[in-house]
Amino acid sequence: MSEDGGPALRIDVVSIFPDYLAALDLSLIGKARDDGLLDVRVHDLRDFTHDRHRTVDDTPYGGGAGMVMKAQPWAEALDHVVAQRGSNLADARPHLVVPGPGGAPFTQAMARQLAHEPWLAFACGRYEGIDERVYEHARETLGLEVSVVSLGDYVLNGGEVAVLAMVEAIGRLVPGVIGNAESLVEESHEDGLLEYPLYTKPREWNGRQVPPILLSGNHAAIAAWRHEQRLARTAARRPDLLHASHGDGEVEIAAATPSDVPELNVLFKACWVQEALLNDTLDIPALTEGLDDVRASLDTTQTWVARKGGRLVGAVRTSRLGDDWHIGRLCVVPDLRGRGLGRRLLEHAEATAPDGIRTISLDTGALSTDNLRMYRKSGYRVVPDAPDVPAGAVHLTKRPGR
Ligand code: 6GU
Repeated sequence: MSEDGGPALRIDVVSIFPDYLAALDLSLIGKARDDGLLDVRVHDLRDFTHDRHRTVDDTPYGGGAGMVMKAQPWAEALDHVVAQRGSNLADARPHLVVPGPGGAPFTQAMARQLAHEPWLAFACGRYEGIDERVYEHARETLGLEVSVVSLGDYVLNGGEVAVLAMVEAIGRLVPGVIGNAESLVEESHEDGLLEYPLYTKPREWNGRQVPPILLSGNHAAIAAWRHEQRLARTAARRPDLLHASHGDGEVEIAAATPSDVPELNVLFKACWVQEALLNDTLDIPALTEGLDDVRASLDTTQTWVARKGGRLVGAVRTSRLGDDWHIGRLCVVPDLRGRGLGRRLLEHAEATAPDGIRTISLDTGALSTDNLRMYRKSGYRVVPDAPDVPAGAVHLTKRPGR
C-alpha cells in the first residue's frame, strides 16, 4: 500500500487482445492485485473505435509492407486512461511504456526505476507499429513521459507478451509483493554475475551426486566455490557482463568499428582529462570533440581498440604522413594502468607500420612523466623545437624496427 492506503502501483494496459493479459490474474502478481498492492486495469483498444468493423489499423502513408495502427483509437484510449485517475493518485500522470523491438533495452535497472513510479500505462502495438502522432499526443497534449522499450533483439508479433514480462519484473519489486526481502537481493544480474548452480535433496539422485563441497559445512569454501561457478557461467553464457573487476580475462586488440564510437568518446575524455590536469592546459582536441568527430576519425586514421572481457580498456590510432607513421590517442583506462597494456597497444601500432616508413612519431604532454618514461623505454626520443607541436606538448620519434 502507498502512504494514503491506495495501491502502491497502478498499471493500465491497452491492447486489442485483452485476453492475453488474463495471465496477470495468476501467481504472485495476481495475489498482489488481490492484496491491493497492484491496481491492474486492462482496456480493449477496439472499445475506442466508432465504425461497424471496429477498425484499428490502416495502410502506411509513403507505402511499405504491413499495416499501421490508427491514431484516433489510441488517442481516445489514452485520454480515457488518463481521465480514470483515482483520488489516491493526486495529480499524477501515467508513465507511458510502449513495448517494441526498436526500444531501449528493458533491464533490471529499468524495472527498478519503473517500480518507483505511481502509475504506468502500457500501449501494446501490433502490426508494423502505431501512428507517430500518438506519441506526440501523449507527450504534448497529455503531458506523459513516453518510453519505447524492447525485451531484446528479436521480433514479437505484438507488445502483449512483452507487457506480461515487464509487469512481472516490475511488480515483484513493489514493496510487499514478494515477502522475503533477501530473495530480492541475492539475484542474478543484480551484481552483474549470473547465479551459481542449485541442488536440493536427495544427495544422490539417479546416480548423480550433489557436489561434495556443498555437504562439507565449510561456509567459506562453499562461498568461494559458488563465486567460481558464477564467474565460469557468466564467462560461458554472458561474456558481455564480465569486466576487469571480475578477475582476469584476455585483452584482445581489434580494429575499431562505428559501434565502438560512444565508448571510445568516453575513453578519450577519461584519459585526456588527466592529461589536461597534469599539463595544466585544456587545449586538447580529445576533450572538446564529440561523437561525430570520433566517428569521422575512423575514416581518416586506423583506430584500434583493446577489450578485456567485453569492456573497452584502451585504444590507439595510427596515420601515415609521407614517410612518417604517426601514433596518436594511445590510452588505457585509469584502473588498468601500469600493467603493460599501453606498451602492448604501442607495439601493435608500430607493428602495423607499412613498408617505406622512415620514422614513427607521437606527441605527449611535456609534463606527462609516466608516458615519457614508457616512450623512452620503447626507443623514442624527444625532438627539440619540432614544428607544429601544440604548447605544452613534445614530439617524439624513433626509427622503425628499433
Ligand atoms: Cl517489447 N515488443 C515487440 N513487439 N517485439 C519485441 C519486443 C517488444 N522486444 C523484443 N521484441
